[in-house]
Amino acid sequence: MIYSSYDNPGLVKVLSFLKSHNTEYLSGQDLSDVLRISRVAVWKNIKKIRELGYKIESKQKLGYRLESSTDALLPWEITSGLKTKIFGKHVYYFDSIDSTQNQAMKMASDEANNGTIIIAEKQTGGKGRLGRKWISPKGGIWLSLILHPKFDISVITLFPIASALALSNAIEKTLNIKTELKWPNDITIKGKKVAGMLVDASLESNKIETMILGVGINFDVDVKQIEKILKDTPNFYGVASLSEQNKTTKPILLVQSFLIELEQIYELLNAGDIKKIIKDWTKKSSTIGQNIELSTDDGKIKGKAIKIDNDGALVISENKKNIRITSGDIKHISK
Ligand code: BT5
Repeated sequence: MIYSSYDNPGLVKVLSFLKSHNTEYLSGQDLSDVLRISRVAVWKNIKKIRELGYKIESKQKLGYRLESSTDALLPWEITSGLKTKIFGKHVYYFDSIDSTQNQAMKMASDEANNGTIIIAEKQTGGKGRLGRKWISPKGGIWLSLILHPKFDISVITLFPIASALALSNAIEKTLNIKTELKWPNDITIKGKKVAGMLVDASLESNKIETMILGVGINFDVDVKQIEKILKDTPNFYGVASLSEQNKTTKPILLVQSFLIELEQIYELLNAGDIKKIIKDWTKKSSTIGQNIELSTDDGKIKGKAIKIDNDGALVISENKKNIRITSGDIKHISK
């Protein structure tokens, strides 16, 4: 099942009207008259809306009343009232997909898709970095954002770091949960991974042509079950979910807040203004100041994490010598 913000105008019309009149019952005839669609179309759309998880009460002689909304991250729910300029203005929703990242790659070159989101209820082949698996059952937020950035190729490594900062800010604002940022692009709660970022870019003569940011958020997933699957996988260090901490917020509010935070950070990056990003990331980082162990193809490096450079590289001090690391997985050892 696929829904996009371009299709289903009839459904959105009926739904919006039910939403704005949710204290009263509306008959099929009323809806048909006001919305200028046939009674059959009203009935068909009501059926579809119910299938999407909205609860609609119906009473004989009175009509329909919207009782409650859905938690599904449907295009019209994301775009409704979204205060961004381009991010998330167009949304494609899949109830199931192999990977939103693959789908976004197919659509990325079209200039009109700058800022478009692909979002899925579950992924059957979710991807992490370096060909790793990303477990993506129902209950999480799995999305990819298509971008045509203006910034220099050197910013590519800073972008996922900056995106993790945007998501951490959004989590704090909507759910009042404090998260830590683990280099390079993980978000953790009490040291366990609650979200990860992935960037795929296509380059043309040393310029970024398109970039896709993949974001995986464990919103309301079964942590124990995911941990069972992931034991012994690379860079596994425990799983956390947001709903374990706070059950009150709807996923839609987090997605909208994230898009706003991310767009602001993206504008700073496009303007070359990275100082604040580095400063804010460092404040939330659980990595800086820690003794860490980095695994590379040539073995392990141990040192103390000092700072991140303007391109997002981690600077560690090993035997009084500073080393820059641009990619890899790290393990925190101790302060
Ligand atoms: C990441 O890779 O953290 C990037 C995750 C990006 C996922 C999104 S979902 C939407 C979009 N579509 C996709 O197909 N992908 C993106 P990395 O840092 O390499 O971490 C991968 C490691 O995290 C795995 O080897 C596991 O140990 C662990 N892991 C996998 N699924 C997890 C989950 N749901 N929660 C916590 N850890 C997980």
